[in-house]
Amino acid sequence: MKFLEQTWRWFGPNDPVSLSDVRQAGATGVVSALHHVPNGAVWSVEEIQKRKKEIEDAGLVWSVVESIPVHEDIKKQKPGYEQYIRNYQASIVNLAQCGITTVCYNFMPVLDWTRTDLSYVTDDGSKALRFDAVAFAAFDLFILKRSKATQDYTPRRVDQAKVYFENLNKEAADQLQKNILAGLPGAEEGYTLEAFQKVLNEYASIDDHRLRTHLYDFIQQVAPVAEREGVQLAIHPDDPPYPIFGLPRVLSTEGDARQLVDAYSSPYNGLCFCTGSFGVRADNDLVGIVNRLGERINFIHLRSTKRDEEGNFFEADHLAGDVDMAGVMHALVNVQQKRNKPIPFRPDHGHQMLDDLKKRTNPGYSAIGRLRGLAELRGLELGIHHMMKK
Ligand code: CS2
Ligand code: MN
Repeated sequence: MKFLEQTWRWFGPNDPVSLSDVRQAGATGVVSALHHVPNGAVWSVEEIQKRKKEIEDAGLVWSVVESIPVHEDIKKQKPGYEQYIRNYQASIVNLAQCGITTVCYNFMPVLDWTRTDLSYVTDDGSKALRFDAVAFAAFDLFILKRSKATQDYTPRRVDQAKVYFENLNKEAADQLQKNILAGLPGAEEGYTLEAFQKVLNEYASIDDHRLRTHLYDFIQQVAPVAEREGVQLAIHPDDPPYPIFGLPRVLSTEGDARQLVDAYSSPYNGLCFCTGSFGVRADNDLVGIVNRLGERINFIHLRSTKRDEEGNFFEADHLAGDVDMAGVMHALVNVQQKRNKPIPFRPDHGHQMLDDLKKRTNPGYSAIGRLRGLAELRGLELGIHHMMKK
């Protein structure tokens, strides 16, 4: 029987969770990135080796790069963007030279993942990340005051947002802005209101079709290099998986994922299957995606969300919420049996809980909540293997 590889995201030496914590959590692989290298610059062999050694000295391996950020100019194909593609290719070559062969990326314009509340208190007192649709609309309509925002919301939502905004004190409004724009862990950019409006304007002429074309152009240039070097690419889906701020979205559904993998047919052009991101849409059939696109899954993020009819969602416990985690794991176990190399998965986010409630933590990336998630997920995988032997 073949098992998945258990990994853990580590943000580098400044991460409050140490590598020895990671080891005690039972992960064997580390997911990390060189966050100090400016977006768009080449990752040098020297810098890669330094991080790699640090991880190996702790008795772990650097399994996955998450992420090499895709420069905004590539997404917009702004003149001169070709250099950023060459740099991306060079980073892949350098990683391959150091033996690191899985690279995650995303193609979300401007913002990486987006939440409105980073400390939503759940029923058991632990804290989770949450997306509140009304708070988000209030920010868009009345704080950012985006010119075409009204057309993206129903009249009812505009009214709700107005009431929400009117009841917001200065402190809460600032916090909301910070949550949305200051950048969550892993996001490489944070913005002021003015800077944000400016970058949004740069997308005015980029619709869904154009952004798609830019993504497929990017992959058609980068995937052949990855293939030659033996590096497996894994695109992370959009989070949340629908358009926000009037920006196009190109990796939110199974259809989007299918188009991407077809843009360059090679196992090196693959997916990061994130159940937390895809799972926010009720029309995404997660087990079906694994069954149909499994051979192109190169990296896995496992977490669950709980949504409601109003379009809000929060990050639930890994085995709770809307995601059929047992069904997903069963499908993934089947995919793994057909592969030679263990597919890396990580518990993607966790609640801030127990002792971590008193600590400074990266939102979504505290130790104990992810420790719980990883423990539950490995138990689930083991249980499925056990039943399959019978
Ligand atoms: C997020 C992102 O859901 C997630 O995994 O934490 O930071 C994600 O890792 C990046 O968007 C992937 O490029
Ligand atoms: Mn994810």
